[in-house]
Amino acid sequence: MAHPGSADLVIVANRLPVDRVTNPDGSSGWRRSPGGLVTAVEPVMRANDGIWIGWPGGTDADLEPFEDEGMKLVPIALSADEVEEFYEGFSNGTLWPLYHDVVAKPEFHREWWDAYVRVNRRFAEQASTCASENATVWVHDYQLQLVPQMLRELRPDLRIGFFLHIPFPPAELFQQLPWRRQLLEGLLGADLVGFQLPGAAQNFVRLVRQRVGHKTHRDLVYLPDGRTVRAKAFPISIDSAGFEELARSEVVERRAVEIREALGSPSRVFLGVDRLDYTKGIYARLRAYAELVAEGELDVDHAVFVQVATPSREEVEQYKILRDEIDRLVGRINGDLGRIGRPAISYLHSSYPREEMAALYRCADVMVVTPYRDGMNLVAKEYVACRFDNDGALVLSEFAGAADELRQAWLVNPYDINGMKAALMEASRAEGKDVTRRMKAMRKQVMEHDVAAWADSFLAELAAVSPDHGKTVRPVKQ
Ligand code: ADQ
Repeated sequence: MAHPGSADLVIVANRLPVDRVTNPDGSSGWRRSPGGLVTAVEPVMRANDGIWIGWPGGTDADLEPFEDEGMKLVPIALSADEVEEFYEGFSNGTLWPLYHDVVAKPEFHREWWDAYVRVNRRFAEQASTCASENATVWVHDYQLQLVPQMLRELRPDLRIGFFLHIPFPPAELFQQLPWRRQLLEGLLGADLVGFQLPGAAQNFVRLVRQRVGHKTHRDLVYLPDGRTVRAKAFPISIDSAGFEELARSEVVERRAVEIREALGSPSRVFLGVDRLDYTKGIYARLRAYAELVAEGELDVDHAVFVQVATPSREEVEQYKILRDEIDRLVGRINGDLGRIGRPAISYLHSSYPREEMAALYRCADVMVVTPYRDGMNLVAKEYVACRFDNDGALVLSEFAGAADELRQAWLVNPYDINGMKAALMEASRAEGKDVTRRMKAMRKQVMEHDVAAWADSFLAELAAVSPDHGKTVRPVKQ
């Protein structure tokens, strides 16, 4: 080993936890991107003086490592071609649809794969330079599945964990991938491979047995070199107490009242909040709602559906098509069914600060989360955390990871439009007692299993699977 770096904990994720912003005076700076992963990992980073390696977005050549609010960040540069082939191409045009039940058709291109290998190597090399001897490296998500193996070759002293935020598909689908074996071997470089659900971990172990030929027993894989790899579920969560506190604040409470008034004080507010993504089932959900209005089950004078859909991955063709389709659908629905000042659907593309999100959740009588497939879905958990009054109904797809924990939601099959219509009506007409009973049970789950507990349990398990590596990461909840 050449010159080990200084960090005892290294986080490796596709994106850095900050976005480049241009200030009014033309200078540029960084703004914290408030994702769940950042919230989860930041306290562990601080407790262990960690380093975060990731792409800052854009195509700036070679940015120097820097500190932002006490977090040490190491940017990885991508060229314009790599953004197209590694990020938009292999990550979001091949892996994303393949891992989400082939909801859209994955594209397989050899140049995309070559770029994926090249960029994964760059991340692995950077991690190998930053990590101290016997350090812990935690690699995140589908864009970086080759990093564990590449890093282990460079630094066998490290303890390496990997967590996949999206679903891991059944063998029948994964099999399509021309580079299936390389990806499995890439992941096997880790000591612990974490998934959202037990079923995903089982899919992985089964594929390793079938495709790579290693011996396995329950959640363990035995490698010929004597190492063992554990594959296990760690359902991710949110900063539950933080969301509840925000929801209880006066600002949010006031804003929730204001939003309701601005909507014309309807008696029922339905809400959808998603990244604009074809896996989220936005189109079918809005169609189901529109049919209820057209059939007279709901009335635009008394009910409104607020759909917040933040555009994402806008350079990818399928996302452009989806955006146009939903724009057209909303236009048609409101044109056919709305009245002056009373649209059936209030449709917004904005990205909001956490306070506004909490106010929307406070305002929603029925929260509608209907993905065709979703690793977890944090929106569902955020809604529950904000309903400290034990009020509010959640309509949730069976195919979201969150459905495993939030069993008391109105569970729906998002492919079944009539089933969704029935669930929307049941949730909106449910008796107060029933709504409270369900929400109480869901709140217990979400408040007791927060994101700090998630990070701690992953890191504790990682330390347990590879005890021969020295340093242990300090937990968040002491
Ligand atoms: P996503 O597919 O992005 O995450 P999700 O889990 O719902 O999906 O997280 C979205 C996050 O973005 C939430 O925290 C939400 O509050 C926020 N958000 C959404 N719309 C917003 C808006 N308009 N303004 C501001 N914030 C907004 C991936 C996987 C999921 C998995 C997570 C975490 O696809 O299945 O739950 O990672 O592992």
